[in-house]
Amino acid sequence: MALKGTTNLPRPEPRQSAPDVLAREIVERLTYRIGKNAVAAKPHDWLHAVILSIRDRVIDAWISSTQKTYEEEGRRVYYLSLEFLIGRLMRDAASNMELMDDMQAALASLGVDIDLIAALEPDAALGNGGLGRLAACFMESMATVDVPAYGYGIRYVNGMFRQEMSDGWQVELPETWLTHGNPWEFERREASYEVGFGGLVDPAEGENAGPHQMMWKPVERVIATPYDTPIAGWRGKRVNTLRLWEAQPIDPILLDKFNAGDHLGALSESNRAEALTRVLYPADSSAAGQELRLRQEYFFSSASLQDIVRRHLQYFGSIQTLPDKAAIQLNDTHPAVAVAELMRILLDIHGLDFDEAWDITRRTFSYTNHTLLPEALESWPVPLFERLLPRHMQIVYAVNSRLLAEARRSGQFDDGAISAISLIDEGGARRVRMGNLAFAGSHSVNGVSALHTDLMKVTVFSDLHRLYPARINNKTNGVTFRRWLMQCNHGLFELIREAIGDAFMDDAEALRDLDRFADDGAFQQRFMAVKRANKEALASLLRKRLNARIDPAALFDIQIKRIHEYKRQLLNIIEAVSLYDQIRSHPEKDWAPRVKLFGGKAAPSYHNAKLIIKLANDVARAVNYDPAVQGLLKVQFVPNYNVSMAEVMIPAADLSEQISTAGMEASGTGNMKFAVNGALTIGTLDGANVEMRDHVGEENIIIFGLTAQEVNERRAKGYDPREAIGQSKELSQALNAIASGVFSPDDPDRYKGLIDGIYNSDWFMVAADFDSYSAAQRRVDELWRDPAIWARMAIHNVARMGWFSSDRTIREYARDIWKIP
Ligand code: 4GP
Repeated sequence: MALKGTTNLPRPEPRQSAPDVLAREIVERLTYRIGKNAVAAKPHDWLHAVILSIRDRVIDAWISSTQKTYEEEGRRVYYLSLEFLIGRLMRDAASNMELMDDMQAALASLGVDIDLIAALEPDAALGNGGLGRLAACFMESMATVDVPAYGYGIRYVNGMFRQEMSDGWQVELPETWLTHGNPWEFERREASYEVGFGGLVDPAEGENAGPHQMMWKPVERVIATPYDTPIAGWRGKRVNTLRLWEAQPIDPILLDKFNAGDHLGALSESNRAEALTRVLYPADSSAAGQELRLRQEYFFSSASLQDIVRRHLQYFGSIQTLPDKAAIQLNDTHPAVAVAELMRILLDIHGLDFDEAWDITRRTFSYTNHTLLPEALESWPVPLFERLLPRHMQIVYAVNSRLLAEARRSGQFDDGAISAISLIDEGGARRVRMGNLAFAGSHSVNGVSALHTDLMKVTVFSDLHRLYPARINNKTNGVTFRRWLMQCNHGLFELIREAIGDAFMDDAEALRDLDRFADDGAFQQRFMAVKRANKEALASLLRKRLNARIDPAALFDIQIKRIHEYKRQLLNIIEAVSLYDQIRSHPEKDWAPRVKLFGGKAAPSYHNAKLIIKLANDVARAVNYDPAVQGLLKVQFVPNYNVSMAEVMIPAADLSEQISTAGMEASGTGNMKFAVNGALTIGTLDGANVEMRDHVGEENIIIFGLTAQEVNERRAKGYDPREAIGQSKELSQALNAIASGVFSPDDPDRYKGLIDGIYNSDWFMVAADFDSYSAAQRRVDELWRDPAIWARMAIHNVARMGWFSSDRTIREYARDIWKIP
């Protein structure tokens, strides 16, 4: 029914988009879809009506993209990710569909302020940080560069928690992004699947059953129902689908229990099913650990694979051709169980022989690693894995015995290396290593910056890399310039356009043309005027929201990202304390006025990260109200940092803090967003900072600190932080002040443990890098004092960041990994 005879069906006329047509349509939506009279409509109703009008135009392109994909019969990409940090969609879609000007005019004619209603759209926070935001940039870029792709993930009812401050401490509250409904999504009940857990495994029955064929009889089953969101590429070229799964019970209520008077029991199964997709685990670069997390991972992997296989069979008939038509990218290890799930489908449902199934699996999957932090490499206790997924456990064992046999046959591994390659960690209580499973089950394993990829080869995957030397490759991250330049920084966008024309809108590397304006005094002034306007906008937002007063003339120094010890917000705060001290001792000096802004969430169970937030707030209170500082230094922690906040803060930044301990930040993507918006970077040679330095030129970035290799050598030699502290008067004074309660008079010992950690081990090398960081900051002050030099450096940054577009990254994935022309 789907395809035959469709030629005779009436086709709706594609939508026009002149302002008067749009205005009429919006009112019509308001009336007939929302049921409100325009006079009585509330801002939320207008938002809804506007989105519906934009959505109609997206749908036209969506249907034709889908049609085209079917006709071309090419390979499709399936991006499996437990996180999609998409943020607001209205501006993104309107701008990509080139509707923005007409929409603005239409709304103006109706007397509706587009900015006002745009601010009401909830920020879809279905992710923690970098990994989830990368997935969102990739979805937009895949549509832009015309890669047929589906994103698969979970429709969390409550995404990332909302962060509030209570006396300077982080408090986590549920985010309710679905309260007003979600006009972007389409529920597709007809494409639901069952997902099972637990139970028993029996040999398959019947005379045709293969030797590896088994029958899994789960005890618990839930329904996975998809919700589809169309994702439009730039200029509406292609619209792809983001398919997010929701868990539902098979029976909404157990009537026998209810009738017997057990009203809560009657709902228990239903609650258990729904709990599966209720919350996103707020863990970033750290293990989420609990059973519910493994259930989430299997739930969405299984539903996605069933969907992929079903679609493949429907259009291409034979399961054997799956790798030719489907490229499944595993976004970190979170969906790694999909490797075992595909094996199960191939062995138990399609009756394939083991070697053939393994060959198909490996040719279908590829895996991206996002962190080398050992605590973030997922592994699951064998007893838990076995209880929840008994058949998958058997498959893991079977794959493992072949893997280890192959390694032994190669003759190049001793026992230590063999146990590092194993899918089972035998040191202590046995665990299933998801990173090794993803590696073994994929034909490509990629890192996200050149340095990270190199380190991967000699650290976490060194032995697997020796066994499969062609598998690891690098794909340096990128960001979508539509959202992170054109939409969030309209002033800069218009200025660039006026200077160099439109080419950069389709090819970010054309920004290079801006280089010739770097020394142009008139252009510099206009460039800095745009920055100033963005800073004023941020200042007024912070005043409104936090009653904070910051001076837009000061240098805006911003560190926004998840709070993590390796990202070293602590280094930044200690430096602020030291600066504070110096300003007070030498008020006569020509200090460059600074505003230090922090934003980011801490994992709720991460004690030190939460303490660092409290410290930022304590230091802010002391510094901001000290008349001796005369406004030369302000510190402000901005609560509930999210995508929408980033869209305001990044364009307003003068200085971008990218100061992780070298070797620990896989790539960073915030670093890229800042630079393309004309902030200078102060950073270590870590992650993609290294490649940014190569692109913008070392004279246009402020690099400090130990390199990854030096960090390693210092640790190997037995690093003694006390020695570094002893050599730095500024550092020891700042540490003493914090440890002795200068900033926490209400609880003088509050930071004693945190500072003791620096004295006693300092794993993150705060002490080792402090002097170099502090010197780099004084260099920043000097640069800031010369507006022409500063502007020149900033313009070079914008001009030379085009390579960091996620379009380039996606083209590389398409060419090297997915083999899509
Ligand atoms: C992040 C990395 O920490 C960051 O360096 C990288 O840019 C980003 O992935 C995208 O590749 N990792 C995570 C995580 O967000 O949860 O491990």
